[in-house]
Amino acid sequence: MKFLKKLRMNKTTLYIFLSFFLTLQTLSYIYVTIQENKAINFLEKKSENNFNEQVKFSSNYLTKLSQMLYDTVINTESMKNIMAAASQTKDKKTLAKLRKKLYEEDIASFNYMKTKFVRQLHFHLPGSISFLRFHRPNKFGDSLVGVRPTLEYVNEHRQFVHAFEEGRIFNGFRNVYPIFKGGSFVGTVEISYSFTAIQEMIQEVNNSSFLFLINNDIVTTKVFEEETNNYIKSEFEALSYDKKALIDQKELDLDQLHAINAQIASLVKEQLRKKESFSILFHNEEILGSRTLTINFLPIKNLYHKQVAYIINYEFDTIVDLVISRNKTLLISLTFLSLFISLLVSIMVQHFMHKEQSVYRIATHDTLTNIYNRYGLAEVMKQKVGEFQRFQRKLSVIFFDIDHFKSVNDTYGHDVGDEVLKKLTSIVSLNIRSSDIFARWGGEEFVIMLPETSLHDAIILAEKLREIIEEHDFTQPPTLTCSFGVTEIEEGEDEKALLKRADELLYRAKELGRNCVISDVKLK
Ligand code: GH3
Ligand code: MG
Ligand code: MG
Repeated sequence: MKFLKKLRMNKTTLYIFLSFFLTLQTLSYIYVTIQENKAINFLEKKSENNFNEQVKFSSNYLTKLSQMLYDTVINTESMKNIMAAASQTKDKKTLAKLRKKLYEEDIASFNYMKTKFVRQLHFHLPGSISFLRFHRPNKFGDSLVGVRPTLEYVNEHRQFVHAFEEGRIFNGFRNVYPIFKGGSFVGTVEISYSFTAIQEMIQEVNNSSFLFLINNDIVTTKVFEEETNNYIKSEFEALSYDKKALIDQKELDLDQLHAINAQIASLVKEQLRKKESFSILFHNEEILGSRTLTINFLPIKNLYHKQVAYIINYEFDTIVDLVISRNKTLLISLTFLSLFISLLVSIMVQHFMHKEQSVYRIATHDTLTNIYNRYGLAEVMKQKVGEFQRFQRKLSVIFFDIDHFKSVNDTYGHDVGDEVLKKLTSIVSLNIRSSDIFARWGGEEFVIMLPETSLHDAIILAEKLREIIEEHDFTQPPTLTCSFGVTEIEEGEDEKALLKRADELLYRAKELGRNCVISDVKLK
């Protein structure tokens, strides 16, 4: 209860409490937000790196598998002979025969490879001329110069190359091998896999979802007109979905993925323009409930390190949820701490203010009677006299002294004398206005300062007090009287001169027989 009583704040303490609390709360909020942003940035970066590594690992693994297939199934003596013969003739009939032979020889292998991860098996003659597409055996003879830089690279350098490359029909991660017969270069063969092969590999170890998008300008400039329906426009300005990769995923369905993309499209616009990898956190009650998604954007670059596609990966992240809920708890704890500190500070301030006030009260009040002492009166008077002089207001003073008080002490003892002083003080206090200033001048002498009071009214009050005191039964002594000197401030007069005059009038009252009121009026 005592504590609660202490909590009853005055206005100043309340302001101190509120400003302290608001400042601490703002600082806590800033701190928690900075910490949260730091943690989120770290998690985003970590997720981005993880995903980059997963893709890199899968891609390397698939390239190694392609190499194995090339070494064991494709790179046979018979294939080399066919390609050597084809590279040396322009005769369409001969070429058709050779093509048919190669097709019949390798179609079983291709069909098997397709069930694994391979999307394309494509033979070319030197000079990047398509010789046989196993995925489109009827489309051949076209020049791939300017379309397929990986081919041109192998033609020029006669060595294996691996790169992602957009194509006339499919895009893919291409592995192109040079074919040699008896030391001469007789053509090239490409074994490529699509993005879905990477996706399937990663999905074997986690439940994340994937989308594969290719730059719109690639679709319009590179893809055969009749094959452009392999792609559909996406929510992202410059990207189209690869239809083959647009399939329902493990945790999210296509509707959810489209809804998410519609929400984030404008948010990631700038980052996509930079063509770099990045990750963002996504939270949306409507689409995902309370869960948070990490969305990784990984640019896919071609042989010339130019971004041509993006993989977007969607993964639920429980650590992010944990960080967010931890920070919420931290903010709540800091709020309580701020509240506690603010309360403590305001209680301390209140306590010190109270202490200062009591020191001031002790210094300006009389301990016996609890009214102003001479010092307190001087303080108040200085202020009041200045004010009254400036505004030409009325100010009167009553100076009074107990008659024959010495005999009270002598007859009843000092303690009774003290009680008489207290009683007299309370009687006078009850009969003056709260705006009047009542002070013990010293011993049994008192001063009453009467603001806004004329000399006439002051005399009436003094008479009234004189009568009340005279008629009061103090028991010990049965009767007590006082003598009064009353005066009003004069222009240009200071408090000292005013009191001096009042004191002189009191002295006159004593001279004139005591128990009377003497003022300037009576003297004049
Ligand atoms: P007069 O009518 O001329 O004023 O006579 P008086 O006896 O009242 O005047 P005097 O100045 O001779 O005596 C004042 C007395 O008041 C002397 C002192 O012992 C007594 N007195 C002063 N202060 C106190 C006090 O705090 N308590 C008590 N009990 N007596 C006090
Ligand atoms: Mg006296
Ligand atoms: Mg006296």
